[in-house]
Amino acid sequence: MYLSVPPPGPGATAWSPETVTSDPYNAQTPAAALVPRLTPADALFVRSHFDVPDLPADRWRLRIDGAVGTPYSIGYDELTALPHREVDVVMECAGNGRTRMTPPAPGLAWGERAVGCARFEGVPFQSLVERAGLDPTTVEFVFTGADSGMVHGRRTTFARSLPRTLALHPDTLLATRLDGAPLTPAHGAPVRLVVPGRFAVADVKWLTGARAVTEPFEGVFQTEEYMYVDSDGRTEGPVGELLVKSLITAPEPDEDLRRGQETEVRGHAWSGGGVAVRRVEVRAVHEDEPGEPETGWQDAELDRPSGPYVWTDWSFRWTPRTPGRYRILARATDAEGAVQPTRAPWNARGYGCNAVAVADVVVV
Ligand SMILES: Nc1nc2c(c(=O)[nH]1)N[C@H]1C(S)=C(S)[C@@H](COP(=O)(O)O)O[C@H]1N2
Ligand SMILES: [Mo]
Repeated sequence: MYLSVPPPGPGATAWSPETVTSDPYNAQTPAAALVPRLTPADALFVRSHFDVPDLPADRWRLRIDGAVGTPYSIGYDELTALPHREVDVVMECAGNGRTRMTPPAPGLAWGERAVGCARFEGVPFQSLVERAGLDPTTVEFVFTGADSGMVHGRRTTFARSLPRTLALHPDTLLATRLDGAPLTPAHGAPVRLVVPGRFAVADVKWLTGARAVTEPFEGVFQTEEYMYVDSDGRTEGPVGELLVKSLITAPEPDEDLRRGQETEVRGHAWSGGGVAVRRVEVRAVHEDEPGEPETGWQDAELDRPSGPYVWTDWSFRWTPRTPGRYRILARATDAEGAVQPTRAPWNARGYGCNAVAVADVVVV
């Protein structure tokens, strides 16, 4: 099944992510790698603002300081000897689907595949804070990566903060493994933060610092980038939890289907903050019979998800009756009643595009 993906270039495999920019390297997950529930590490999309830093595990240290009782630093072997856990999480870049925004929004031209579902293994950040001793005045933790580059004319290190309660949530991990193997350099080796249920900008790669602060952090990637901004330039708030969304993985784009023959429409659906998916509806629209947008939605079958942050697999049996072009639509609803909108909610940076999923097919 994976061989249907064209090789992306010399030396690449069918699993290689599809390059969006090469300097720095940004790439999206190939379609075939989104078919299984878990995305293989070597196929998972990559989003890096700067060059990948050189950070061998044997020289890595994480410093925990700021408003804590006793600041200290920890090395890789010491970290990996601590009790760890495994969690399957949807990883989605906030800019995923940006190319579907009209009018277009500036930013990396992601299609719909700056997303994946990854199995991470790591140590709860909470357990490292316990050792330092939490100061009650702490409001946030600032997590710093080893990467830096020029932003608005100033050398800037990638850093993001989390509110104290979220940082200390037992599912917030210092991940050392992805997909059963040590993290690769592109995905943040040797240690990255993983905050399940949030857009992946929270998941600081190449983590070297964690500082407890008593005032909200105002770094560029916290207060300037990754903000929802409306058409009048007003800031509506930060990119945070994932939004309810779905993805169609079968039939494959532009696949030829036969009339009168049953086919299985399949995909995944997810939402943010550990909220479950309650419903996925599918609608197949023939080019000659567009119908009303609210007509013809039918319920897909949902698999029971294997955890709170993994995506939910869904399927729908469909027998097309008429030859011609169809657009298949999928729309997820979460347990809190949030529904995917028909059109992407426009914002100046093109974040959080969670419009209904579409797949165009031809029936012969
Ligand atoms: N240090 C560091 N961490 C980072 C980034 C970065 O540029 N530098 N990019 C963030 C963004 S915007 C995303 S979407 C995810 C991408 O993770 P991945 O490359 O492992 O898929 O990493 C996040 N963590
Ligand atoms: Mo991102």
